[in-house]
Amino acid sequence: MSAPRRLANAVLGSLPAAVARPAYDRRLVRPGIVHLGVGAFHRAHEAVHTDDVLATGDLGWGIVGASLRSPDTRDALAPQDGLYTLASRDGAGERLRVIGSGAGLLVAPEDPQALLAAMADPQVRIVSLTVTEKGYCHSPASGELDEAHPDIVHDLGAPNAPRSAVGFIVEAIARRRAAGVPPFTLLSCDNLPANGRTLKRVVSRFARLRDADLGRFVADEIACPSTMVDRIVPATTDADRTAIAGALGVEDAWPVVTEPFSQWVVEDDFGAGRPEWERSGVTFVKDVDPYELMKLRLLNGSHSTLAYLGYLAGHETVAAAMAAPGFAKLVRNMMDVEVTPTLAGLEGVDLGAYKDDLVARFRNPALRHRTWQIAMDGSQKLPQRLLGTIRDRIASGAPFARLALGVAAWIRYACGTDEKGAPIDVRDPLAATMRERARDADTAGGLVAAFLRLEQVFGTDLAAEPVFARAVETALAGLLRDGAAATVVRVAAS
Ligand code: CS2
Repeated sequence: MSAPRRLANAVLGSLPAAVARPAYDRRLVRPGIVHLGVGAFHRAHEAVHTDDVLATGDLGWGIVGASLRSPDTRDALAPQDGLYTLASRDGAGERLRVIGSGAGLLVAPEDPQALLAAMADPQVRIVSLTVTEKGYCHSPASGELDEAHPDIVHDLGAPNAPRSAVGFIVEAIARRRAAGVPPFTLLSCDNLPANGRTLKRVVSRFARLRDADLGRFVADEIACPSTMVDRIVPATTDADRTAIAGALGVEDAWPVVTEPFSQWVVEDDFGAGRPEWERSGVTFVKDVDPYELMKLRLLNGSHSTLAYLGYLAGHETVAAAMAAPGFAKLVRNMMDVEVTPTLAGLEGVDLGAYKDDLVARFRNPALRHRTWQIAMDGSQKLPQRLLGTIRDRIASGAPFARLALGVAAWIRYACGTDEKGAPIDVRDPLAATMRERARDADTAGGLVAAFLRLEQVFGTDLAAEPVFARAVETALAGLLRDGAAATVVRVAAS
């Protein structure tokens, strides 16, 4: 039997007519972007908007994708000439499109010098990142570089062979500078507040720790526009692979499944030029912060709340939680009553319609977005998703029982045992610390006190705020007493 055919340049012409494919000659594409973190999110977002730009004939923006840890993406996509399928799905059906903007795949730990060489290439004018919150090696509460982080300690000791995104970026900047090559623009596409400024803060600090002059250069010369990125992209499953191979007529080792919706709001500050992403529906603005706050607090804050409560109540996916009693009402009330009053300065944005869309997107029956996936790395996510909103509510003397329930559900989840006594696979840089704290406390009050001492999550202000501790303790006591399903129904009705 011959091996099943695989997606590749050579088979593009024979794909079914309904499958969209690169509308340009891939052989003429030149690399213009190096992207750190070629996971599913990047491949459903920046890579797609860039594919649109390539199709306009501007072929100087191919993306060299780098994985900072595992070779999996390269191993899956290199035999496919970097091609993969994007499946966008909702209740109305599915659209398939093969994305061709990839212009090379690198695996940093295998060959750090190859990645540094790609980043130092004068043709490359943008280095973008989706390395997730923890990839910034910073304290989520303060936004400052964590100078004790093992990767940062390593990279300061061996700047020519870095491990962290921050280490690669600063070494590449230094090499370009030494070679007289103009700097690239740094483009963060992670869900962090003021992600450009956060990135700038950590790379400037790291550069200064290497050498004062390099620190000044990074602070003065490197453009780091902030961006708000939005597209829901669940992890690909084997069932997705099988279904997509069936529709394509060839195998695709790593397709990406997503929703039809995609949004990207970007500050227009690119010293070395940029793709005309506006031709692909990207919005360029002067100040992204209000959009970022809206998205982090409304979408991601709701998502995390749904993830912890949903997981504890036994729901595997967000859509399943949304269909269960109380969940949809709880998150909508949280958005309307507790989050919306903390948002300002969004001219021309219809927040009511935005929230209606969010509820519909969370309900999308065609996406199997696991609550467990969103629950990952809560210690890195909570500050910008729930805690900032809570700070604003406390400052204005307003109640925040639903947000406090989100925080309590995270604590309950991070204790590591579900409501039936089964272990939870808690994936979080602080997982071990949190498990220890949970072991030493057995009441809601004891647990809240133990978790509030996590300064990198709560800072020193919230830890010392009795109103906050009381609200979270009340919510956690309810969860421990009644379980998540009943608590959601009760709080939704309040
Ligand atoms: C999710 C996000 O996994 C998570 O934490 O909340 O990845 C979310 O799907 C995206 O931010 C949507 O734009």
